[in-house]
Amino acid sequence: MWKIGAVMLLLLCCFAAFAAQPAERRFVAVVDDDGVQRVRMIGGEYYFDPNIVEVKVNVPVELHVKKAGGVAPHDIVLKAPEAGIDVAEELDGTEKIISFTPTKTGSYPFECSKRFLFFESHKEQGMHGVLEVVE
Ligand SMILES: [Cu+2]
Repeated sequence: MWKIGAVMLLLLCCFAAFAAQPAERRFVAVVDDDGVQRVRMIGGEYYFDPNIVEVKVNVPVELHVKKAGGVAPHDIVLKAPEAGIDVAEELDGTEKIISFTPTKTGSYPFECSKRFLFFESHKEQGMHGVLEVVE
């Protein structure tokens, strides 16, 4: 009987680990004719798509982000003052445009800061990603 319990526990752990590590959805921004890198992003339960975003340093970025359907509230938070980035925006069904210019190369994590009561935070459930600022 304990063996079945152990197997169940193992499966549960695997599932939890899988859920917390969403598949990589990478987007490499291109610079538009007007010199702006535009990134379209969706935030949903519980993911960002894309979740790896590559942009060029010292080129303006416009993050066009909106919420997928569903009742849970979401936001996007990216604090990287060393790179001139300070983002904290509630998401809803209409596209929000967040503008900034990254001034330093590096990998900067972003996340949804929401949590419902005592449940795992959205970040813990996979709602996070990385902004990669490259040369
Ligand atoms: Cu969220």
